[in-house]
Amino acid sequence: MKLTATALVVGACLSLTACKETPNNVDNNAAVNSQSAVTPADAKKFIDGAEAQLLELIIEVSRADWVNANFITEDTSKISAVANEKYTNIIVKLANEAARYNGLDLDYDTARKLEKLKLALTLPAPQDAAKTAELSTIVSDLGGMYGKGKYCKADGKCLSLGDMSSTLSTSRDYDELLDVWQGWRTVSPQMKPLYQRQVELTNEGSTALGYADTGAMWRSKYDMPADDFTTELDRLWGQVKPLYNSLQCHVRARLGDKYGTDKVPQDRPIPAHLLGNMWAQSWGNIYDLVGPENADPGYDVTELLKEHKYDELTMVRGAEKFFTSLGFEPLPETFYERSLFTKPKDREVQCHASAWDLDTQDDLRIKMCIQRTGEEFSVIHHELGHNFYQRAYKGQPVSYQESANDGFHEAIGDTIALSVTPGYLKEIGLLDKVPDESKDIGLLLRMALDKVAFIPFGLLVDQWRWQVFSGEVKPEDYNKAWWELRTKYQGIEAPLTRTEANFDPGAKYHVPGNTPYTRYFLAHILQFQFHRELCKIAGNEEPVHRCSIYNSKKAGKALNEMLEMGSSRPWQEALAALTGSNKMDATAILDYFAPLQTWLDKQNEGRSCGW
Ligand code: X8Z
Ligand code: ZN
Repeated sequence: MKLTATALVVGACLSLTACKETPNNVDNNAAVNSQSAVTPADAKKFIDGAEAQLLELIIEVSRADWVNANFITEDTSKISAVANEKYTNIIVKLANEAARYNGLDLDYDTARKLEKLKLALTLPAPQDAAKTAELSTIVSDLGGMYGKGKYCKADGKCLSLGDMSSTLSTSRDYDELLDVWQGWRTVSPQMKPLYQRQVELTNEGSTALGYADTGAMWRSKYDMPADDFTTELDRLWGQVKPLYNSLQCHVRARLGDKYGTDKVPQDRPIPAHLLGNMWAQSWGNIYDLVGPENADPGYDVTELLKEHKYDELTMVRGAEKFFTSLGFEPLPETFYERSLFTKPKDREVQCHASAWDLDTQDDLRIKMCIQRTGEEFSVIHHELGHNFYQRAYKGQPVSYQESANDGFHEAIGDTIALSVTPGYLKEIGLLDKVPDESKDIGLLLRMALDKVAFIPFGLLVDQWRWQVFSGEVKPEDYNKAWWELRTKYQGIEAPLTRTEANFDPGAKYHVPGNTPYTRYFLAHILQFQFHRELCKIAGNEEPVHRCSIYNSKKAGKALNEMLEMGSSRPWQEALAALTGSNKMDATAILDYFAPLQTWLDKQNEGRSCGW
């Protein structure tokens, strides 16, 4: 099954994170009350049959989606829409049938698999052939609009997202940044009516399955009552918020020095185009503007890659080597034959990076328009984390061929990338000399600009979608609500007037792509928990931010044991299997950045923080 960031109507298929208990917002009584007629043995037979049917369908849909994402045309979009339509029709039917077994005394696996079946679709469709077809077409059209999106200027020259992202990361010219920032957002206004209709259709599908709306359904995938999950998110964000606010304050002050406090007022949110990233979601690219003067680590991975003549393939091989150093088997040759590593010149592709498992066995691939930067080197580790996870759980029944929860899938490659330390870079010959400890603040700041800065963004994307699905935010307020959340959580604001003629959420891949986003928030918490634990297992004695688990077979074995579980048990058990704790916990990230917090507090003395 694929695990991609691409359009997942199909979601990660059986990416069901079932609970033993029924989600609290599902009305069991609404199910067909024919329990007298069915037995636990019927339930088991039903789910076995469903699994066999799904396995076949998943492969068919994955192939159609792979071809479409690698070669976006009218025809491939149609082929993908038709495959997804068929898949959705069947799952919706099976999910509704699964409700027949509600209330029976079932064995653990049958109950868990039935629950996963009900939660399988990211966008459930109504039980109506015409509406399912309409929804599948919208999904495929939205994906295509994003993938083909370009900003064409008056002189006829068109820029791709990759081109504009490069400008955003390297330019320090306020107006040039503004131009590409608004330019990319010209791709999304035309998505709005489609998106609006998609919300109506999928909500109809979710309510038929017993959920209040599609957002409520998404929140039910975490082995706990949906409301408790929301409380968990608030708790985790509450833990990280003080560190984020300190970082935001420091960055705003330095941007004020660079661009002038008329452009970056010190009592207002930061203009969103100055943070080195198209969505202001990670800020590592402006390290040069905000870094400490006397503690700069003195190297930059982009430069090291260039000096050592790394190309796209060498970068992938390098990332793979990290995994094999932990004891994982090398990727199959077909991975190198079938993956896409560079942006083709002659066709439209969905460049947003994704990892795929085409046959639920060993046909692993990534699809990525790799740029030769340190940032992209991390993304390659991220993607391979998906592939090694997929391979680790392939022995599970198809219902459990997923991560413990979706945050785990997103966290594995990032956990490995946390081990890309100066010590590791020296070991693989990219760096001559490891900077001494006095340079740690620079390293930590650079990491925080990517990881800590991301966290509120990771949270708000689905806060927006959940409000949209529930109807709390209506189409006439889509954009306004988006920017309210951006300001509330991130302390940033649009650099230009925005209206409802704009549809800025649509300019972020996962919105037209229908990939839930809370997973990345969770991943940013979890990866520090995993890293802390794996470092202990590897016998690391250095501060955790200097630890690399490279070559540790012991750490690799412990990691693999968790990955192999797939989603066969509640995620709390998988977490406990590795860390000994069944709770997600942001103290790991706070501990990692503790020296930076002290440094930021000092920098921020005398500054007035907040927005
Ligand atoms: O979409 C991704 C991955 C693919 S699952 C490249 N990420 C999020 C994003 O780019 O917005 C990784 C971090 C957050
Ligand atoms: Zn990912």
